[in-house]
Amino acid sequence: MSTTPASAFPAGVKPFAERAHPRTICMFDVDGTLSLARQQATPEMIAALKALREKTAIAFVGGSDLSKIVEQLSTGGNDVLNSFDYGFAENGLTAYKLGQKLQSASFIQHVGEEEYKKLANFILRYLSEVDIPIKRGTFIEFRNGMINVSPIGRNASTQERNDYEVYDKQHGIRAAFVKVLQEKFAHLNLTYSIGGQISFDVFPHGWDKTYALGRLEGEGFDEIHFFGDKTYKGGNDYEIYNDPRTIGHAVNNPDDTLKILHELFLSK
Ligand code: M1P
Repeated sequence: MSTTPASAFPAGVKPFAERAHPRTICMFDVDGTLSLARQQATPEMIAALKALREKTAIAFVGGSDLSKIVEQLSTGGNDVLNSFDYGFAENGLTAYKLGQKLQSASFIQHVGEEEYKKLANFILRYLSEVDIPIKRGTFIEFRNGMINVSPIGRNASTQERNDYEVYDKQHGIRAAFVKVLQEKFAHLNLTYSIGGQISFDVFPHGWDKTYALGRLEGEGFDEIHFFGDKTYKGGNDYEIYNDPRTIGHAVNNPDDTLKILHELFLSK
């Protein structure tokens, strides 16, 4: 049985025990799975998630920080944190259940100020010498559970992002930088994950999306479906997709996600 009592659910939200699949949860990556990269989810996707929530528990599990995820899933004024049973930002380092914030761990506490300072200084020095067609601003974004590093900078516009992604595929800028960091900072036991178009995430080993799975232990689910587009080795969905606790669904885009949801749950 579900370990979440009916009294914990806000008005209008069906308790897990009353849903068609009471012990099943569907977890979704955001970029490329629920929406196109850094864009808003379509009204059709939001409607499908609402219908799915009648049948299974639902969760998002994004690499981005919460503000970006909320921006992407708030289509039509959708109240994001109350529209999912669980919300996992930064791979689950920032987590919500039924709209309530859960306890979280922190990157800086784990790594320590001194070591982080050396890492940040090295990154900024390295990036100052990388020659790419254009540079914008915010080359390191400091988050709760990770840092995000971008050679072009996080202020790039949508067009600049798209152009950088193509350039990076041809020149391997991020892959080469990750290799250097892996060697130079091996003692910090960090994982480097290229999850999006212009950047990579840096976090302690094990703080990938499987961290969010740990949050579900003891919650009463015996079937955990995960949907993601970066399920290949090096992608930020790889670990959770291959984890024995999940049934993984690799998608190419949000339309694929909708198709699988209809086949598995919505058309039944
Ligand atoms: O959700 C995938 C990634 O989305 C963004 O990546 P980028 O800006 O490179 O497209 C970032 O928020 C990143 O942290 C996240 O993993």
